[in-house]
Amino acid sequence: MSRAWLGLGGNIGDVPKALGKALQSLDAHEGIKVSVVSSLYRTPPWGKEDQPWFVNAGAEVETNLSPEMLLEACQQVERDGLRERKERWGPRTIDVDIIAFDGVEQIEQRLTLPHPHAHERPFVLSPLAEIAPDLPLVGSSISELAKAHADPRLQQVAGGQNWWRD
Ligand code: A4P
Ligand code: MG
Repeated sequence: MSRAWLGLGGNIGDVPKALGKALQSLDAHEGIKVSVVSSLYRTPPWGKEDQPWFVNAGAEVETNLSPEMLLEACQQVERDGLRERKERWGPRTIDVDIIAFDGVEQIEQRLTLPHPHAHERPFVLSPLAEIAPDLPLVGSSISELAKAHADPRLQQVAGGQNWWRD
């Protein structure tokens, strides 16, 4: 079994519902167990700022899948969530990225690990700092990176870490 960390988000429609459904579907996959999920956060759009705020969360999974097969499963739940992909960094119903996968470092167009932008994105770092503070990423721990890139506009949504289980 390997551990992997996911970043989830969206900014169209009922995002908490879509993210909860995505996590339930991943957990129902025979090769994936969702072990811990962060709280939900409301986050200002990063990269392309003239779009609605996002709702983001982070999750830790245990899996016997390869990184590529895990990505395939994540993209399947994106498709099930009727994600519309129109423009880079633009609005989306749901986006599931692999932030890191136990011990794997690779730069490939299909799958780069760790995720090439994760270490500078408050909307990825703050949720993961809650559930994986010591996880190393580009030479620092998630909690250190989250402090360095803290964005005071991020709002942690009340409701704890079990919001996705219905
Ligand atoms: N890919 C390569 N590495 C990975 C990885 N580690 N995880 C490839 C997931 N996918 C990876 O991504 C395009 C291709 O990247 C995939 O087919 C996969 O093979 P995509 O998610 O399909 O396309 P995209 O999302 O339109 O583009 P991009 O550049 O991936 O956008 P991001 O990085 O996902 O950023 N602001 C806030 N506050 N919250 C957000 O959630 N999200 C984005 C999207 C921008 N701003 C945001 C948020
Ligand atoms: Mg993406």
